[in-house]
Amino acid sequence: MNLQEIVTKKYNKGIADCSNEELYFALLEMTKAMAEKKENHNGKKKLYYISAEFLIGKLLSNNLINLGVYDEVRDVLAANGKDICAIEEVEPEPSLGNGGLGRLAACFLDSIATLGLNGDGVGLNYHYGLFKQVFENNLQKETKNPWIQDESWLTKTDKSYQVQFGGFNVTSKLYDIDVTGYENTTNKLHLFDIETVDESIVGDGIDFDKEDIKKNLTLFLYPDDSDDKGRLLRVYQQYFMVSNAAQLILDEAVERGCNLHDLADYAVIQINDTHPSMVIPEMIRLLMERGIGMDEAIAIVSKCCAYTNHTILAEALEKWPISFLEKVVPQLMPIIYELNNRVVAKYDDKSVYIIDDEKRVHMAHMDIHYGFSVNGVAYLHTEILKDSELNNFYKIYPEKFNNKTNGITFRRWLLHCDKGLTSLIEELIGPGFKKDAMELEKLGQFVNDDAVLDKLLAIKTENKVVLKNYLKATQNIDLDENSVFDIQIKRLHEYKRQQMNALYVINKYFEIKAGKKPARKITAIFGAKAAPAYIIAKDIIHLILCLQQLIANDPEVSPYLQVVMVENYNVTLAEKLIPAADIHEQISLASKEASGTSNMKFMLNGAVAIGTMDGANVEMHQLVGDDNIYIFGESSDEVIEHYAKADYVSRKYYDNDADIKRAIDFIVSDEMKAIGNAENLERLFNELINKDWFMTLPDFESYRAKKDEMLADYEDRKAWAKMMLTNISKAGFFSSDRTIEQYNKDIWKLD
Ligand code: OAK
Repeated sequence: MNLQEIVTKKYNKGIADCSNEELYFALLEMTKAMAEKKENHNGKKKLYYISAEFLIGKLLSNNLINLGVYDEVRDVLAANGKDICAIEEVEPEPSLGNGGLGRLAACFLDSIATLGLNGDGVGLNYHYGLFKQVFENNLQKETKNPWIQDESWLTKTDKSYQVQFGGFNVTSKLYDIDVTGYENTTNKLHLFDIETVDESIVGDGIDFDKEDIKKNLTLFLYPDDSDDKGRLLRVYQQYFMVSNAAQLILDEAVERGCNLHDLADYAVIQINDTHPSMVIPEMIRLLMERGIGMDEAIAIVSKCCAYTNHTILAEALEKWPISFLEKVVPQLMPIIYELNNRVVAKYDDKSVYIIDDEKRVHMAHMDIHYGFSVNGVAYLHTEILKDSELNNFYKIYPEKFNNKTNGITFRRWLLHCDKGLTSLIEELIGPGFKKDAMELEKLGQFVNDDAVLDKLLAIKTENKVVLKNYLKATQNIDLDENSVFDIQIKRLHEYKRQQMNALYVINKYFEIKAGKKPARKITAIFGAKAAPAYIIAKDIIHLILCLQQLIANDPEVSPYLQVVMVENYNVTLAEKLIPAADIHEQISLASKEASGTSNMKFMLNGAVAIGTMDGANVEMHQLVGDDNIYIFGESSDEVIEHYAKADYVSRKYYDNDADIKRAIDFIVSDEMKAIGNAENLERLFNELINKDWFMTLPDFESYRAKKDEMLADYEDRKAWAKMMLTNISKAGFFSSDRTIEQYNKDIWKLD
């Protein structure tokens, strides 16, 4: 059925007479029907990508693009006086992830389907996605973020399993979301839920009774885990996810002819960081229940499971107290003890044990011993895992370690979000880049073509105007499209160093006050959510919001400098911000950002990076060369050495560098305290001068100098446009289609 037919059936009227909301639901129905026709169950072996997060974002336009009907639908709507963009606005965003890891999982599903591979995602059907961020008195407040409507992308299936917890059991229900590849087949994202979840237990903000598991199990993505009740709930969620996944995997394998002994020929499981790690003991348990002996069950599961590490931050590596696991999943404990005993029997080095002296279970250790592959997500990250963080494991299993540099789907991050740029590229090199991202290299031939460079600059300005209008309409923010848009969007974390960018802003504020005006107005745009219990991250948001207000109200400074912190940064906003960026900030402390993926999205959309030699910036630098990226700061080796020697003292930088002192003192100045809260500002001030664990101050001066150099270079518009074009032409490597081809070739080996 085409759109008109669906609209007639649903509403008994014409497209022109429908509201945007009605048209959204009609398109949802049409898309789901089209996707279903493309389902493909080919292939003996199947991949299960298990992840606690799939940050899929809005699906309508992406699905229309992948189904090859976007232009047609847009034109039919336009002929009836309807704007497809306005209809896209109606869709609530499913924010089923925190950030990088979740968004990566969503890009991967798109590429798996686009490459026609037999692979599904498995996760949880959170009723509320990542909290909605609201700003009140320059502070972050969290509120619930519902996304499920009566009609949604979810399709209820008849699949249901029993999941046993210590003391009670629950019955699951499976919901599916179609994942249609670009001009290819449809796979599934399987999201498990229970029907007893009770949305009415949510009180103020995002508070709820954390102990009533039957009512809250899938209520929220990552409940606040700053207390034990929240952490326990997380264990319940994780086990619920993997027990369902394991039962589904075994059922489907048997359906395809597997006799369980040969499971590895039928199923491969990618464990997305450690949240799904309990799938290993759970699979072993289920195989034993079905009559397979322990030795063989362990051997089978070890041939099926592969683990991806997404962080080296110690606090993000999950270690669950045995007491938690005894309470939630007592049936897994004998298996986990046995897995650990086998390690203890073989190795003297305690650092590779699964259970430590403090009676905690190291989830990653279990993955590494009992999986067949361990991968990092960018070249440098994998090297650091091998050389330091997981070196003791690398010495035991060098053959398991491999790198898979992250990627992004170009369907969402170019074809959908930057239609002007997509048309220009197609005009220049034909449509081949849509299927083979490496064809973007062909753009290199236009690097001295003035007409092309002018068009590129014009598209950027148009995108800046689109952002300006959008932020005016949705957040009452005024932007100047003739200013430089310098954007940092990512989770708020000290290692990502939004605070360093804020110190730059303060320094610029003083320079302007002293009469040193920039050649052109600078608009420093931030977008970031802080974890609800991460105090200093929230203080940094407070600092940025106070600066935004202070500078906007200063007539001496505001013509040259603007700070904007967008509220509730999410995938939808990223799709508007990225095409509008001139400069993107990738300024994490070297060695700390596993990869980063916004860096790839910005590059593809013709923004130029200022960054450290960290994560995938290293490969980006290698691709574009010194002349097309602005690199500064200490190297990862230097940083690792500082940590090893414990020789960094932030106070020394504060005492010895007048610019640094002036900027940091300003945080607790009377002007700032008149706008903000003394408590938040003083806490941040003290943190910076007494601790600064992520070493903002040693890099500050090189950052400041590099950004000033960049802003000066921006004034040579032609030279800048060349950098933009070079970045776009080299972005093909960062297609997630390339990443997925590598996962398949080296790890999954699907037919
Ligand atoms: C989240 C929870 C636990 C561990 C890691 C994460 C996470 O989001 N990590 C991020 O993964 C991205 C995808 O691989 C990387 O690009 C980011 O650098 C990394 O921080």
